[in-house]
Amino acid sequence: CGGSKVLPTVPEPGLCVCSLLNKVTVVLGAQWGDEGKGKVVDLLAMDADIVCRCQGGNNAGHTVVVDSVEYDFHLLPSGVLNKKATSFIGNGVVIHLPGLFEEAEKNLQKGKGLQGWEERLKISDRAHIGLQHKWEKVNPLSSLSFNSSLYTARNGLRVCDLVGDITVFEDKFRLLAEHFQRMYQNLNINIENELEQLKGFAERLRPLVTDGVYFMHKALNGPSKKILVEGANAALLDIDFGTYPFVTSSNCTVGGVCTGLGVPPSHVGRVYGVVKAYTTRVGVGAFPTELNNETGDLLQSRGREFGVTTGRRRRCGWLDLILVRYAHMVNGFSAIALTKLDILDTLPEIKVGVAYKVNGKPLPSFPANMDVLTRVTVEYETLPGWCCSTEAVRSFEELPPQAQSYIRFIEDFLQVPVKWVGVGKSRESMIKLF
Ligand SMILES: *[C@@H]1O[C@H](CO)[C@@H](O)[C@H](O)[C@H]1NC(C)=O
Ligand SMILES: *[C@@H]1O[C@H](CO)[C@@H](O)[C@H](O)[C@H]1NC(C)=O
Ligand SMILES: CC(=O)N[C@H]1CO[C@H](CO)[C@@H](O)[C@@H]1O
Repeated sequence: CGGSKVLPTVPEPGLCVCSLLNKVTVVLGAQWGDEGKGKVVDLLAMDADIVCRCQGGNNAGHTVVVDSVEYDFHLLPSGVLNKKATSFIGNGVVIHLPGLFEEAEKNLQKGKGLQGWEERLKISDRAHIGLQHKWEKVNPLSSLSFNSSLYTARNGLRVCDLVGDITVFEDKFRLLAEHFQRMYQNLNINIENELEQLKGFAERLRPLVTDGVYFMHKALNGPSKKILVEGANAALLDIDFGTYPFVTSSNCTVGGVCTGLGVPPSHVGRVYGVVKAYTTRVGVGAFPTELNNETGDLLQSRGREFGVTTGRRRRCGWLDLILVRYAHMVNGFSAIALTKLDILDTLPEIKVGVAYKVNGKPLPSFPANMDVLTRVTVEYETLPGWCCSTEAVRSFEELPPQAQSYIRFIEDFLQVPVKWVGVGKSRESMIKLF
């Protein structure tokens, strides 16, 4: 068929369907989060038609700098800055409604980027509604204090409930609130207040809500479109593959794209892993390449390693390639975006973790057991630093030879090409290699 023929959305059996199938391009964090996914997404979102979020809630933060305005995103896809793109929040996302509208208001005040956002945003009717912060601690969808009672797990509130028959929603909400109150005696829910607030949001939300599965189906099977999926959190925070129990409740690896949007695996195209040029981790838990000395402090201060949402100081260490290779095993990266290379500019030598050993025995891969991870000793490769600023560099060739070697070393180890290298905060500072 000719390039732009529109197919019937559900082909009749036996109908010859030529391949006009669109695929989604995915951007995922490959470490413990805070790799700078927002910047890669922003770059790709500039000419995307649709930008989707498939998992997470508003706990993850993205910072995007455009025209020296710094936007903070938690729930909104950062593609919402592209006035020509549609942003989509899929069913895998837990939406805290006051948070969503607050986030939009805040970013509207920062610059022009967000103007008209409500016309550009679609929300899946199957997405879950995150409840007030004080209940979130006990919300089965957003915390580790999971009560296996199916009663609770199957009575989460979804967007389709809120924009549906409001009396049915009220009943469900009251039941759920009462259930939580019985379960957790010291929880004080002002049921009527919260209900009023949610009902208020219902009217603002209604025009944005769409059948998410049908929306994606049409996008994937219609005329050629660039569809981008921005992952939240990162591989090592995935509920299944992360450093359990210090993980999120969400599916941060590539499978989350299918389950969180309702997209068949055959429509998953390129998967880009975002890797910071060193490693950071927020909170407690094993961190084999952690630097508890001045080098760690230097990475922390030069890299401004504080949480976007929490303001928490991030722990810092050398790049751990065992960990990144593990993320690659799960996600199958097509290419890598290496971010924050410039933070290493002042170091005379740079180490990279290339193998784990326990009791002198090498481990074949990243261990599941956190006690083992605590006990590993790391084998490092030491590479020369470049001791000059890379911030103004805009091409691979202009990078100092030592920085080029650092990048090539990572590619060789992972057997994945590096497609972008970040040397600063702005859009222009993402060097494209191919
Ligand atoms: C989980 O929920 C059930 C049913 O509501 C309740 O009986 C049980 O005590 C709860 N368990 C915990 C640990 O909260
Ligand atoms: C910090 O420790 C690492 C490895 O343990 C070492 O390579 C680095 O030189 C140390 N930094 C300082 C300033 O001592
Ligand atoms: C939305 C989504 O994909 N949720 C899944 C994440 O992973 C857990 C554990 O494997 C599943 O139970 C969820 O359904």
